[in-house]
Amino acid sequence: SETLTIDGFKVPIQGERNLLEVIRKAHIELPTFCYHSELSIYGACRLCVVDVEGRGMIAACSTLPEPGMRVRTQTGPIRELRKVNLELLLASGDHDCPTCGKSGSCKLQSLAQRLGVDKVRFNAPRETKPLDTSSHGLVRDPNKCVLCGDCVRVCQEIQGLGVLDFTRRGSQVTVAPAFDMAMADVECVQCGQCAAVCPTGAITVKQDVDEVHAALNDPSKTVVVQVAPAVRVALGELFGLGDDSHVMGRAVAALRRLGFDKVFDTAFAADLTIMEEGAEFLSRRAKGEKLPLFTSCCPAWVQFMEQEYAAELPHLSSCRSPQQMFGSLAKDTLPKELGIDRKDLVVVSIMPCTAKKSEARRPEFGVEGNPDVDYVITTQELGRMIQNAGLALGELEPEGMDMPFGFKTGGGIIFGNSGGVTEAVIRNVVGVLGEGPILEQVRSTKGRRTAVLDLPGGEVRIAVVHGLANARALMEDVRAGREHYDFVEVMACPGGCSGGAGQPVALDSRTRQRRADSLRRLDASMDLRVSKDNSLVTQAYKDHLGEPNSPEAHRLLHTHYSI
Ligand code: HC1
Ligand code: SF4
Repeated sequence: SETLTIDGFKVPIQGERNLLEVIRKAHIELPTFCYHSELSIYGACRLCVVDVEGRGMIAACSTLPEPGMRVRTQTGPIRELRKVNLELLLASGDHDCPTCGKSGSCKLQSLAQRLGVDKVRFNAPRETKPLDTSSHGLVRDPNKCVLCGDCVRVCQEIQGLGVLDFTRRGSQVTVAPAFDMAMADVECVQCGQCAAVCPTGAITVKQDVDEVHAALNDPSKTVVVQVAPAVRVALGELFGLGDDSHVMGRAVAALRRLGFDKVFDTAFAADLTIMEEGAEFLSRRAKGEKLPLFTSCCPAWVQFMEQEYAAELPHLSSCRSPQQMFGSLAKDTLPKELGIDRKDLVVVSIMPCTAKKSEARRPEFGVEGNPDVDYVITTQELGRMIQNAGLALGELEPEGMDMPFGFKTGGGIIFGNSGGVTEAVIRNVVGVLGEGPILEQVRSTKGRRTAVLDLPGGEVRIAVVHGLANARALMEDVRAGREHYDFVEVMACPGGCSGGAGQPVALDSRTRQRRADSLRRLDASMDLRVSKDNSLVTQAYKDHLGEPNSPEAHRLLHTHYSI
């Protein structure tokens, strides 16, 4: 095959889009800020410069690999240029590491370390720009922006929204929403993917840890916590426990030591969601009502629909998300059982997601101003709490969750993967676990995958999408009548919740795949894997809810959308 030479070693060219990817194949990780294999190529940061014989120093990300090229990646001038580039970036803003929310997962910080930057020669006075703390999930700090454009491209290309863009000229260039508006006032759905790709602390997850600590320290409060499915396959990354299948059990132990009174599982509520959403689907189908039915557990997607596809809102499932079903059921039943006042019960969620922070604050999810879910913290923030308390997560003996809401089936656990809700619905409706072609289609990582299910009463056409740009394309196909589906699952983040922006920062697709595989393994290890086999969900119907879609189930577990 055709080859080129990298630092004297021959490397084959096998259809790579650019030189950077050929160099990666030779196990050399060039420094980059603005290069992501899933986004368009921008070529702005100039950190990936290499020396190509006859052409001089050029950016590897925007150079086509050609047979016979002789490439050098580590000459003296290259090292000096990269260092100067980094120094200029460090001098251009407020990069005060110890106080930065991205410290520890900041690319600027790690590259400065890696490239041996030991001084910044260009310090110049600069004005401090105000932070944007207007939204529930994110903080934007323009003083830390290095103008790589990663957030602009992820919002445009992956989420199909284009909330952020470059504004102003010359030395005044910044990245901001249109007209410098606040993040809360633009069509941002709080998915947080901009924060996930931001290499510095210019966009970060808003921290709600102080409020949670205050509740834990308040003796008049009973504090219960729910842990989302996807958290358990990512938390360990912060403690070097990536593939430890006991991370959830260890996290339960840690949560109890942090002072939480009860530790419950959002996967319990996910099983409940399957009961409600399955019943809703079958009833709509039997009555010939609005199909496709769109899933409603992803709050970024719900907000996207409210903003962009209001006419299709009647297609959105009326089910609250598992997070909100949990909050509502917990606040309705636990105060009576524990003999306390509703206002003295505090419900905290641990979520992989930034949009869940705004979902919890939607006014319809509460009773007389008391929210069903009081605080939402992300996997990242839980990691910080555990580190802060000095708990050695890897050393803690795994503990079990509390009952009844700690009980779940594999159906609830796989919610954390794109395609998981669909797989859980299929299990529940068809009643069996299967392998085979349909599930293979549902489990692939394509932006949109479809499958046809043969059910009594006719076939059911299913679609699964992740990434809101893919959702928009699907909506346009449905609107124009080009495609017909009966059931559509949408998750805003690539990979679903396990790729959420509240998870530890990890941009490589390998980590995403590892998390997805871990969730599947956890599912396979469960005694029960079909949501309707969750006996404590059955008990909750007996004690509180009646039956799926009953008036009481509607009061506590469903919602309605208005624009
Ligand atoms: Fe999710 Fe869901 S799966 S939305 O991705 O339906 O956040 O994990 O908790 O609510 O269960 C997130 C994850 C999560 C809800 C459930
Ligand atoms: Fe765009 Fe999502 Fe960032 Fe909002 S949170 S600006 S929608 S990428």
